[in-house]
Amino acid sequence: MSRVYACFCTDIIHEGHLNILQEANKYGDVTAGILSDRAMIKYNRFPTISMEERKKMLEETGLVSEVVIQNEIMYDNIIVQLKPDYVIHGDNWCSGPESAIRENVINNLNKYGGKLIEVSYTYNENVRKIDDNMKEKLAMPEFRRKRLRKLLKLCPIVKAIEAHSGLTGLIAEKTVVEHNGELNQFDAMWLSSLCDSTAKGKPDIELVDMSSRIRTIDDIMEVTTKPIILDGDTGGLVEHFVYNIRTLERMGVSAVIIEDKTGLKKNSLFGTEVRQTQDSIENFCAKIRAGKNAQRTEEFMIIARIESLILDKGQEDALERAFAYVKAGADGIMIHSRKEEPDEIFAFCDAFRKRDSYTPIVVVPTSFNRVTEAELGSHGVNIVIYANQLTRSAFPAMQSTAVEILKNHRALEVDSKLMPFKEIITLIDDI
Ligand code: SPV
Ligand code: MG
Repeated sequence: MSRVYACFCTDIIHEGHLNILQEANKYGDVTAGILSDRAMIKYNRFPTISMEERKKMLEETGLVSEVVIQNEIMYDNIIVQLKPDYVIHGDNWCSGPESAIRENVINNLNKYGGKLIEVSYTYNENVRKIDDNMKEKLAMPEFRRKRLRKLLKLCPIVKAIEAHSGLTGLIAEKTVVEHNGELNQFDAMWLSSLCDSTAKGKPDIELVDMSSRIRTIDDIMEVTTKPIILDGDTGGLVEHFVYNIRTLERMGVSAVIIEDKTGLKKNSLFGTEVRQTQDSIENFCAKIRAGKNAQRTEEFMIIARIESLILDKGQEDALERAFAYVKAGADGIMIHSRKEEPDEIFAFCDAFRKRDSYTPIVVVPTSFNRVTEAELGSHGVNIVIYANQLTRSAFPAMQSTAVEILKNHRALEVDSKLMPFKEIITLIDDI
């Protein structure tokens, strides 16, 4: 009897999936695959149920002989393992990044004469509703909040990109690329104080207050599902910080990063060019402890950001602070640098990891941007934040458009450089 293979990347079986399985049964004995959690994440589908539950869900259809786990998005290994006569899939993967998976399947099947069967994908009101319900579940605070901790367990490196509005949130949420046979996307969003302030035309000096930051978070949350790491500046007064922790938790924010500075905060990228004062270890530990005591859920994270390297205080000071902050209850450490080479970051991470193999390390490679995620990972880094690149690309593009319109007294000359509105609105979901 012929062997048919169909892989599923879903938490819910709907009539479209059943249709594929019924079709598959016409060709032979059906083995279904479920994507592992790690692979599902790369596909932009964050699992809401466990792998065991997904396996059971497919077994219960009564339409498969066996369910196996597919550990990678690409089919190379699973096809070697199963040697199916047929692979069956919906025809919804013919365009976009998923077409790379289709190509991979065809290439692997061609090696021994296996065949690909494509079933026309079921798009109806019911299927759309199920998809929408899933997205809404992922956006709920109780789900979104814990997603960062889950990601830290699943991914070698959690990649976050800056978002400061609904639109930038959508870019962070939906950008998926195929490159060198892999699908890639951002895992989380960084709500940068610098970019949130810049978007409002204000300096990054804690002038944009928490009420306004919360408004931005809410705009982003309305249209996304990915976890949010908030740049909490200095955390402000301890008496205010504890209230803000509860608010952020309630909203579904996953983590806040607070930096060990005091007084009028200036952006770290100015380094010692401007007057900046580091807080004492004692005071900052008290702030961390107060925050952890105020926290009401297990999942929320308070991450302590160390400014010693920014302020030229040296490695020893950075490490002393790191261990003290972890002892005070910090769920992670962010080490920052404004050097162009990552050497001082590597030195810090290596020394920290000698004594602490568990606490997540966060870095923001804005100045040391030659370094790759894999290199950072090899020094024990867990979260990489691309903190301001969206703002820095949008600002000059908008400014040059304004200049061209002024020069030409019309918009014709700039039009070819602009994205058609029809394309922009493909980002935006209907309800
Ligand atoms: C931010 O993005 O606001 C940050 C990171 O705090 S940095 O600008 O590098 O200080
Ligand atoms: Mg900031």
